[in-house]
Amino acid sequence: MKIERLELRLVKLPLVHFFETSFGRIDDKHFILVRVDGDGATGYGECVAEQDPYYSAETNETAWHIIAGFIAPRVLGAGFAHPSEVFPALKAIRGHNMAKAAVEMAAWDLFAKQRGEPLSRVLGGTRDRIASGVSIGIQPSLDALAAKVERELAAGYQRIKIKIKPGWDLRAVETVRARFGAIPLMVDANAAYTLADADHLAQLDRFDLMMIEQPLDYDDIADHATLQRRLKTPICLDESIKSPGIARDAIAAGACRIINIKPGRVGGFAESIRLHDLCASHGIPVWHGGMLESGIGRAANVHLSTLPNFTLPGDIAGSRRYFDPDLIDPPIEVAADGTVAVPMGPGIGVSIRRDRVEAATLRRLDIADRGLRIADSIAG
Ligand code: OSB
Ligand code: MG
Repeated sequence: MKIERLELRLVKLPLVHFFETSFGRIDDKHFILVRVDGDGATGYGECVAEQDPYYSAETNETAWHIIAGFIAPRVLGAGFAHPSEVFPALKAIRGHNMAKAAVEMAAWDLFAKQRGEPLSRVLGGTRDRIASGVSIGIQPSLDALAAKVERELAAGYQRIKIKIKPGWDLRAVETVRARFGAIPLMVDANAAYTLADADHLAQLDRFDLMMIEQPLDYDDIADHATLQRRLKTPICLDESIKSPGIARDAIAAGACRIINIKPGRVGGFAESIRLHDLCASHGIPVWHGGMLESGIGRAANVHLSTLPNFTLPGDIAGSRRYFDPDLIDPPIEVAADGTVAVPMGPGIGVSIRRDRVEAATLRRLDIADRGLRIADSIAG
């Protein structure tokens, strides 16, 4: 597989509803779309970096800089026998997993398209439908929260996750339990608490939650291990798990009983598969996280979720909760039983509306073979 051309676009799509977490609110999604071309085929990858360095240290600006200046020169013209060779080829670049993942995932799509196979099969997936959950942001009121939960349950979603932060936690969970009973329910704090809140967080134990996601600091392991010993509720780590090696340490320390896999956070599909397999060998269930992706990144997530240890519903909801219209047509749909069909066409298997991509593009960069020289000319 040879990558002859790499295109970057910075895209802006309005969100159907604002999304609020413990670190802030967004009304529009800005992201980088990577396109790679080789041997007459085209692959796409969506970068999950955001405008602000709040979920992770990376932003769209850092990802653009790293892809154009450092990743493109290492992948353009290189002959890869398999897309699992892309991440190791980027070893000299430290960090920047979201930038790496966007290119690596485009390479997997390209490879699967060249083979004429669905991405799920190339990744080693075993199912043709995946279980879908929703992530509900912080709401202006408890009534608004209840209304959202009601709507998502009616749409069929198999589990509800609500975002929490200090001041929006126990009463929010209590409201949902009081109104909707024993539904599959979990919370995500996006690192909003400290160990000093342990007694407060222990009060969540009475609500029989599936898990509490990333209660403590974004790169912490040790405090999570201390907290897990105090909690009945399983801790799931998101932000802290930036590599399979960190996951190994977190599992050994007892810092979590569940892990959220986001390929962007660990550097792509190859690292996600390693993380998935490591968790399976330790009896740690995994589920697929979401980063408010457009249909392009969302489809990629659906394919990865077909691996066998993705035993819990993921944050992979239908397109229309986020974007209307989406960049793909038809959009990702969730069936009444809360499952999403895995696209069966080659690669990510969705059809991209290039007119919509074009209309949403704020900035574009084309890097043809011999990327190093072209990147140099951009820099200088
Ligand atoms: O922590 O899982 C998270 C969105 C942006 C950044 C971080 C997170 C999220 C979500 C939304 O929870 C998941 C989705 O619906 O895509
Ligand atoms: Mg999370």
